[in-house]
Amino acid sequence: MPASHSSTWSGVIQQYAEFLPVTSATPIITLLEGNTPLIRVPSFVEAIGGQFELYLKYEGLNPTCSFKDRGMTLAVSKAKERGSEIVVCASTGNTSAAAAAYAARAKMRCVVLLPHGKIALGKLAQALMYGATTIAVEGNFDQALNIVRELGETGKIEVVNSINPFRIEGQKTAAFEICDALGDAPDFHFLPVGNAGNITAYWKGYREYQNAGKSDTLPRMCGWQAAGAAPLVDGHPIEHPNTVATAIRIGNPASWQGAMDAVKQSEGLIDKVTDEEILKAYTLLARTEGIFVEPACAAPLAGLIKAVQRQLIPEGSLVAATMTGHGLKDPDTAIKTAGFEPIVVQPDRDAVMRVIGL
Ligand code: AN7
Repeated sequence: MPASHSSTWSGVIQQYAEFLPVTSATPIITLLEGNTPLIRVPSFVEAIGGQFELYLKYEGLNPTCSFKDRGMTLAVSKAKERGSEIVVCASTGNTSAAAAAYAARAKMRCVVLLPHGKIALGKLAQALMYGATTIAVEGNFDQALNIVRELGETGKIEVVNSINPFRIEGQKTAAFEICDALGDAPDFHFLPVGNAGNITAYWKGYREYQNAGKSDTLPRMCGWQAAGAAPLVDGHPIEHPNTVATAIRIGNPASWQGAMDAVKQSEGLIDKVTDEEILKAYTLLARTEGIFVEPACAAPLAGLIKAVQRQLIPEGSLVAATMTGHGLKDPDTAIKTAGFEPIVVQPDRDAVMRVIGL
């Protein structure tokens, strides 16, 4: 059965309870996440010279504007069920936004550790507005996550990074939604890879749906990292990761093995793209389709451009790509990348006509 797209949508836990570790005793903390659009983007495909069908899973339309809400609804619900009072995470920004929002909803305290100065502005605004205790660590995400692991060992505080298995469980619902919308799994699934939780979650979701008889096929999982933060591609942790796509500025992914298993078992690939390629694809998507995503999402789009050049995608293939976060998360990068600025004029009709060229 296709997922309900009516006003009765009640969030991913209600929708997919039979696939999730919940019982009638689980308090469901939801902001009605999920049920995001799967948008066909023929103009983008044409612009990159592809001959396949591409659908974008637009996760920027979740309640906190990223895919993280899917895992967070479950992680926070389970923390609430256990009686925890505080949740903590390290984050490049989206996990912290989701944790802060769901904790507020659950009447729990939230503590977030962010790499100082390396968080997109929208994400920082979210942590502050939702009222999280916001700690800027003078180090990178990997160092912050190490501290969070130690905090978790005290037993006093619930870690809601994707080392918490409930996060992966919730995130796999995106694969279910794609199968429900398309009637089966796509041939290829492209997505950005940072801490590698999402690629692990999608692969789990696709396999579980197939096992349950809800879909027949499995996609090839194609993960894309930023060249300056590509430990999975380079084969070793990166001590000083760097990329304009700050969401995936991660040097030692927690779900390293999950990502490599997904790629190997699905006969997919893991590869990298440069910041220049990322920004080019980021702008191209906005201008050809009117879809504004954050820079990390452009890694798999730049990957698609490479895949077309390498003739990796047979004509007529069905390809899905996850657009993990909304473009407004990172207004600074957008304004810097757009390539022009507003044209200032006097409040005068003729002045406006001149700018338009009429
Ligand atoms: C927009 O928020 O790790 O490979 O702390 O925000 O599952 O880590 C964000 C990751 C892709 C990578 N796209 O997903 C965090 C964090 C966006 C993201 C990823 C992230 P994973």
